[in-house]
Amino acid sequence: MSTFADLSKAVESGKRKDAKQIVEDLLAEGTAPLDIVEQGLVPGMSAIGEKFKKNEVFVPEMLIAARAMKECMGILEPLLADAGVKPEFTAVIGTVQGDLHDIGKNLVAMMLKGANFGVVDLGTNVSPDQFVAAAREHNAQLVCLSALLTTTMPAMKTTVEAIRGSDVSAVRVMVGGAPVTQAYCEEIGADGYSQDAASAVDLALELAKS
Ligand code: B1M
Repeated sequence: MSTFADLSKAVESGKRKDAKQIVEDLLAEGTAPLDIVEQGLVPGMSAIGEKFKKNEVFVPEMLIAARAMKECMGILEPLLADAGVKPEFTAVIGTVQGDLHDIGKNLVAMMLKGANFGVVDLGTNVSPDQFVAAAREHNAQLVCLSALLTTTMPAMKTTVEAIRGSDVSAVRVMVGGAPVTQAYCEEIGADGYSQDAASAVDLALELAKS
């Protein structure tokens, strides 16, 4: 008999075939899809996230684990939708205008999905207006801005200004990316900064609940 612990371990070690088989087995045994997400997949992603924070694993291991999680979610999402189950929080994420780097942003998006956020990924080179429109359309609690270039950091500032001057001004804004700092976050009036994808999840949960 498959267990949630087996599933967490398979996700953490990026064994996607094993993870999918365990999800199928758990479903066949009558386990509720939401329990599989919350007690099997999410702890697996949290475990790899903790190791990433401590530099015990690196980006490739995170990507492989996230791919296993994503494939399992491919099986579960239709079932969750049929049951009317929606993630508690929604985050809009994108790389700011002028910036085409997306590897870190994708990692953050995957970790957020791993923590059971609904994630609306706008991709790269996203304008302030696009962030505002998506936050409104999806009724998001959180907008996540990524930038990898010093030259595109000012686009974070204009995006925060656009959000604050809009009808979605209360949405929480989280920033990150290699050149971004806590000081810059405070300077532009964003709500939070995190330096890596695993810490981003802790911060996202804190901001979404606040
Ligand atoms: Co570019 N690039 N690049 N590049 N590139 C850098 C960033 C650079 C540091 C390289 C260098 O000169 N040493 C430099 C920036 C210098 C600066 O601004 N100070 C640079 C440059 C100059 C450029 C171009 C201008 C080069 C040119 O054309 N002359 C050009 C710009 C294009 C554009 O965006 N308009 C360019 C292009 C590219 C490629 C397209 C070739 C490619 C991007 C491919 C892609 O993303 N799909 C690329 C790459 C790969 C890099 C490097 C090598 C790697 C970036 C990366 O993916 N890191 C980078 C040099 C380096 O970092 N060694 C470089 C891995 C990733 C997991 O880390 O994105 O930092 P990172 O994400 C981390 C954290 O920062 C954090 O979590 C992630 C995981 O822990 N994080 C968040 C990220 N977003 C977050 C959001 C959050 C929270 C945390 O909350 C919302």
